[in-house]
Amino acid sequence: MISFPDDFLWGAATASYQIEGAVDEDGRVPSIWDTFSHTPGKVAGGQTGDVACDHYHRYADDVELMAWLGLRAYRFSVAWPRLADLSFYDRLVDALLAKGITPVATLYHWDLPQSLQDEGGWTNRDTAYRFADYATAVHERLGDRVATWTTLNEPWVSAFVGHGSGRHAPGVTDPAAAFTAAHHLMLAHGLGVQALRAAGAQSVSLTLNLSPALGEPGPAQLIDGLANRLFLDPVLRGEYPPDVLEHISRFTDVKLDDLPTIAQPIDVLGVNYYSVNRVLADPGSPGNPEFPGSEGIAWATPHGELTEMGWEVNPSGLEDLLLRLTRDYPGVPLMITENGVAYPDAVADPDRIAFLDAHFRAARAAMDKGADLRGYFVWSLMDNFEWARGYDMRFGVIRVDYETLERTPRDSARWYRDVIARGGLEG
Ligand code: IFM
Repeated sequence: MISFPDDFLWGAATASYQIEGAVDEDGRVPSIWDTFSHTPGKVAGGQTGDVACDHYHRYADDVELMAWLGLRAYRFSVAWPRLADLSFYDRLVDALLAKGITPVATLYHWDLPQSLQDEGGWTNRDTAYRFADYATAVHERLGDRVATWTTLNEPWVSAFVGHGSGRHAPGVTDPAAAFTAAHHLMLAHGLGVQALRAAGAQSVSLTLNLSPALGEPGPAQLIDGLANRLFLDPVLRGEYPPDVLEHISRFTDVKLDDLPTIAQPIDVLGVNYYSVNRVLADPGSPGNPEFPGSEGIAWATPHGELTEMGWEVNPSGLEDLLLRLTRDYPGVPLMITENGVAYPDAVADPDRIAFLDAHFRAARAAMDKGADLRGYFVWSLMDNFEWARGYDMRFGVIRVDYETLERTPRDSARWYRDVIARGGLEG
């Protein structure tokens, strides 16, 4: 038996726009993802989050499924566009607590109110201050029952997929805007931490999507800088890495006076891990606009098995990442706030079981070597709206039939249930 600590936080994760639906109900205002998904050509099949999994109305049944799974914790995000009426989250949190499931709330998982985008969105410094006000308001409503808060989910994606390649809302393609957005997102995080602490939050965190960069040293250092250190170093060390800062200065200036605010101490770092970046020097390559300034760098053919998303399955990358964080940013407890996989739709999903099994083992191996890992949230509880890829990418351990909205636990859900019940993996 490969066992995990008794208090290990086994969980599952989702996000508001990906599952809730009910986009016009109870005073919800439009978000950048409503605008983007309703813009022809932006999302596969013209799909939108208008209905999604209808979790807004079916949350009670979904919490029953979480209880059946034996989840210790559930990571969800609050929709900023619902600020006028947060009573849905009251009901959700109460339902979770009634089942003994710890609510872990993320404040921003990409659904910026469109009204803020109309004022410049994350390229406008003021959005960071508006985020702190929003954090205060949500804490005021839920803070008596929610102890664990995450400010932002994956600011790299918001900044560089939203403003570099434009594959995500708001669909901007401007490197300077992408770096500016990244800085303002980090400022929002820091201001959000201050606001949450002032309100009495017990545990505050940030979730980053982190990917080891493998390959030739020069290209790997640049891509590691842009994917990982660009966020890790300001938040956890109060500084931009010199090589990254020099790179950014090719496009724009960032306000270094913000670094003390950005570097508020956090209680845990959330790690979303899916795969690695394999890169090599290729003088003719146009680069990748999600890594501005990466001209002359190409992405190498992934090794081994690929997921439906086309991502390399690489569990040892998770072990390496956890150990690197332990070494380079000591003293910060870690939580895997997302890990999971999209495979073709089936209820029998041995490949997903194998994927999770291998990644759980990698996490345990890192813990044996000193990583202070406190929990593991599978992405995702159920199939959902996979952003620009729409509903065809199925990440759930619970299947969703989008015609009937019926939920069916996959074999991986039963397997995960057993893992949680026994507190680990069979030998
Ligand atoms: O679905 C996303 C999620 O919203 C953020 N992290 C990665 C997942 C899979 O792409």
